[in-house]
Amino acid sequence: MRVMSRISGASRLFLLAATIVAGVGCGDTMTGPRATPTPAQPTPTPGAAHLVFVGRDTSGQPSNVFVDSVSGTSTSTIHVGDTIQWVWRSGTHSSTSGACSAGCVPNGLWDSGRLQSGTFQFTFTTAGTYPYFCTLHGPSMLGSVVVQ
Ligand SMILES: [Cu+2]
Repeated sequence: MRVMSRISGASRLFLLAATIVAGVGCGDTMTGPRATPTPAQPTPTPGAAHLVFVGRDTSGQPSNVFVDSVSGTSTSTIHVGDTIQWVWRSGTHSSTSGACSAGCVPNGLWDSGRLQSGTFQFTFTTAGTYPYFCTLHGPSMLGSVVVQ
């Protein structure tokens, strides 16, 4: 009886080991589907944003300017619902909404913060003229968005 009991115990151990191996095998099988590349996040529609370059003039020289990619000036003309995307190209600048008539005062509509690279975007949902400036260069670095 004792011997039988031991064998029985060993059998149970074997079954346990077999179950673990089977489990590992199952895990290996499950990594198969995971290896399939998952689709990346949907990419934004190209060309949807209206670009304004920050920190280089039209000849590409570093300068404290906003240059609209279409007008070539600091004024961007767009339609209601359009998005402006500022693209940093040189220096440290911000795109901050607000006027500089009596000191540059942010109006809280948008503020990229001071950046040296990368992009910032804002979508204009209401017609009007929106002045903006760079918080570092103040009245010497202005831009305007005209939303029609
Ligand atoms: Cu600046």
